[in-house]
Amino acid sequence: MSKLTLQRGDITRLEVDAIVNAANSSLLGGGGVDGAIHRAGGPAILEECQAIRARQGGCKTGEAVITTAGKLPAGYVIHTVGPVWGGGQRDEPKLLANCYRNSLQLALDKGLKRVAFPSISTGIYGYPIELAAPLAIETVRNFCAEHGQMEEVIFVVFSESDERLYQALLKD
Ligand code: AR6
Repeated sequence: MSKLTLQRGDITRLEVDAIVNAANSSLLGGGGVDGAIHRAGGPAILEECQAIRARQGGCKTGEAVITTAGKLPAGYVIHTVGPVWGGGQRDEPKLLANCYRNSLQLALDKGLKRVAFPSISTGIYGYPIELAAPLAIETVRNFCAEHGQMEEVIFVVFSESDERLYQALLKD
């Protein structure tokens, strides 16, 4: 049975098998959680991202790639690219669900069983968290129901209001 848990704080500090990064298609870093991960993890992460770019030309929206976690306490970083919110008529929910599923599948392919997610797309990419959080939780729940090997998925939030929202949704 997998556990779905919630933590508030900086995802770069978690000692888990993998943390997920809310990246962009270039894989070359940016602001938000992406910036925090590259800053705290050091240059080894960017080097691997550049090697992936050379091989496959970045990462499409909804897809995921995995790299070292450099100096971070986590084992790996899974980089996924969330959709930019454009009002909801551009397949954003499907693409966001793909981020969670593809990241978890990549983790399982590597035998990783404790994975932490930030709230993908809900910062710079503007996806309303009231819509993104229930979709994230439902997608992760369904994935874990099908893949009992996943031990724990941790949702990591930054703000108190995001924490309250996730808390309420995880209770149901
Ligand atoms: N730990 C946990 N959560 C965090 C952290 C952290 N250290 N820092 C921010 N958050 P965002 P996006 C939360 O903007 O919307 C980058 O430039 C934040 O409060 O990081 O998917 C990329 O390169 C929010 O709830 O990601 C892309 O270009 C959530 O993480 C673009 O931003 C996601 O916010 C991706 O935008």
